[in-house]
Amino acid sequence: MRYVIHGAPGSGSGIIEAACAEIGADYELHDLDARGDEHRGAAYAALNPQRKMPTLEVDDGEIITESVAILLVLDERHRDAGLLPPPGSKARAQALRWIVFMATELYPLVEIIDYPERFAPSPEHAPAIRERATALWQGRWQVLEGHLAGTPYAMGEGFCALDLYLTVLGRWVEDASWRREQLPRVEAIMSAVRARPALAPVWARHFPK
Ligand SMILES: N[C@@H](CCC(=O)N[C@@H](CS)C(=O)NCC(=O)O)C(=O)O
Repeated sequence: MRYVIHGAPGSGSGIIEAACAEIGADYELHDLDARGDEHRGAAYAALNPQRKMPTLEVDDGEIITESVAILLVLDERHRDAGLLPPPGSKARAQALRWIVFMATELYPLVEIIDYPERFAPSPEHAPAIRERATALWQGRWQVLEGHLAGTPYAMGEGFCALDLYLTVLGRWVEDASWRREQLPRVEAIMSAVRARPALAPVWARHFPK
């Protein structure tokens, strides 16, 4: 089974690329010109109706969107790779709990922070909307921080997709010194994930600095 990951460096497609690298999947990359808004065009909308990245395309033409759905499908289809703890386990329940927290409580705020004009009734409201979304973003990171007891990974010894999701979203915390001070557990997990050999090329591509 071969996959094509549609995305762009620095975007959420890094989560899926990292997952595929970790499980040893056969994949290729299709980078969109995100700065040129290629992902907003009709061609990409045929793959992802929300015009967002990532999209996973399977070699038989199957299309999967939504980062969490993609991770769950990869886990089901590559069960031996252990992308998530085993079905039915308490560890899986907690891993899913916090992945979904990030996907539903944190990730959507990125759109509001990056494109506040989409949510503003008129342009002058955009800065206040961005400011409010940034405050919510920081508060919700602190909620996550308060529930991460594991070391070196979020679930303890066992690395899983939760660590990948956290590491990519963690890079979007713009103020790195705030992150280091306020989110020491997040920071420690990000360091452990970045040290994983299979992921070195993925981080180099997505977060070169
Ligand atoms: N719910 C989606 C969110 C994906 C998303 O927001 N992706 C961002 C990149 S990190 C995007 O494509 N943004 C482009 C835009 O909003 O124009 C998922 O989890 O896959």
